[in-house]
Amino acid sequence: MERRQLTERAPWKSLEDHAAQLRGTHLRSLFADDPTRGERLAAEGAGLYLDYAKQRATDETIRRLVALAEDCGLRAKIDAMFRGDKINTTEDRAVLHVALRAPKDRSVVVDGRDVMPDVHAVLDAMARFATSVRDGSFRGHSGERIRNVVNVGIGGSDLGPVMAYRALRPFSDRGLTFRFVSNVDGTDFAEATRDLDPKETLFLIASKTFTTQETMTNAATARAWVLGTFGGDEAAIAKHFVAISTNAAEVTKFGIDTANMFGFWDWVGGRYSMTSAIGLSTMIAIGPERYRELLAGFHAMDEHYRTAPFEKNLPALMGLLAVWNQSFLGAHTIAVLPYDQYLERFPAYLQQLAMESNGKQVTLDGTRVSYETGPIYWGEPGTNGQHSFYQLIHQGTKLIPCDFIAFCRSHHRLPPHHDLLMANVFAQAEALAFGKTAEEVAAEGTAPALVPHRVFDGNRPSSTILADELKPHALGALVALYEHSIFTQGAIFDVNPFDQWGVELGKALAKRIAPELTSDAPLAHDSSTNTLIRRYRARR
Ligand code: G6Q
Repeated sequence: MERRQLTERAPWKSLEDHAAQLRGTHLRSLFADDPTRGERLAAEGAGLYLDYAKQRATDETIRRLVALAEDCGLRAKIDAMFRGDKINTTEDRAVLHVALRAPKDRSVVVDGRDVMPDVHAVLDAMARFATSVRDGSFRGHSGERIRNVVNVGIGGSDLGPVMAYRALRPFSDRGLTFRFVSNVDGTDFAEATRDLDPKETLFLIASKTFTTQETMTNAATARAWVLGTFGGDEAAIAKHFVAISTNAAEVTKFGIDTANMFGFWDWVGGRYSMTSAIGLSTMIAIGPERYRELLAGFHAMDEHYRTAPFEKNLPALMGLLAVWNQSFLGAHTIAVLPYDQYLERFPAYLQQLAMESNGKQVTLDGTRVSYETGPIYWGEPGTNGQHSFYQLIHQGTKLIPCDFIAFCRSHHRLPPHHDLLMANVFAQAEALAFGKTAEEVAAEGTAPALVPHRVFDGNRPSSTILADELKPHALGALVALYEHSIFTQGAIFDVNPFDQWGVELGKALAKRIAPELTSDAPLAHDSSTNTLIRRYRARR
């Protein structure tokens, strides 16, 4: 029998009914009628505490969402991922970022081969190399100590490394400078290297395919920059370039000895690759010991996701609440608001993770969906956002569920900063949920004409993720929390979160346009594109 579309099935319908019943129920009354809600609607795992009491949801909502998850086969899908089944069906690949952080004694078999010995062999090689850079035994071509590490990569080969480096700066070797070059805009390379000495600089060319236009262009520029210093002596390449890739043939073609290559595998998706060799910059920054703590944090959340019942399972709950807010309450975006300056690039990292994964228009079997798929993720660190876009979240006409992320302890004991930061995060979630009524505003003596302007409707949902301190373990757990929340959403929407065909068309057109810009060949695009190209040709 053909399976009905998601929105036609009983658990979905039951959630629609439930949403209709809850419509008009304010978070104020949910809290007033249920004094233990704030303690109950929370869960803990891998060192993270998730408060979802300020979501517009009840125990019954969670029960119905869990029923939806079960109906969508979430449990079986999780098991299939961890087992190494080829769940990335459009590319016929297993999806095993979870194996990258699993302990040595695990066995995960793909195509008849246990991948775990390979995973640990690469981790050990990375550790040896990272140590040799950190202790100065690996030196540049002219014997100088390496003081600068430049990661050249884009997308999944950039966003995780940048985010992790920024997040873990308190643990990084401050004698080393780290830079990240991603954009094909030459400004990125020029600004990243302008104050660096090539003799002291190591480039990590991070590219799974080693064919990506942006990365290969930047890598070639880096190569010329280094060789320029060494009078073209190609022997310098081995001392200033390492490759992180799955493509040994292209790495060799570029001139990097495969002895200086750290491999990974086709079962690691780009945006899920920060715990593969793509994490080499992170490991050089914080050292192998701290890097293992990061992996342990990921693994702890992986295990929590794999084993905890859905009602207590952080990624499952977050993923299901994202579906609830979007599909049943009409929200289209999720604001991720870390109250920790070190997480400044976390929203950017999540944008890719979430939107490249679940920004899909067909189900696994190719049927066009009749419902919305992945929500838009965006955000900024607090409290800066409070002085800009929070206005719309508090009083605008759109419903924007927020994820607040905060830590009980700061790396910097600078009273009163951290208490003030935390006061702000708790206050924002409270203000969004409860708001301020017209009566309350008027009672403050506000002029009647101003009352409507100063009313806060409240009833705006948020979750708060609280951890003790932003250490490598906590960062690993946090990233894995979002990875699996996104997996949960993908499982409900029945899409493939692990391909990204949507990035291909633009890439192909850019390839066609690039030579046209520097020639006067006739143009056969639409009239708008033709006119823009002609104008550029005339003025470049
Ligand atoms: C991620 C995407 C994409 C990819 C980049 C870089 O999931 O596949 O962001 O990471 O296009 O690709 P390479 O690592 O192959 O250069």
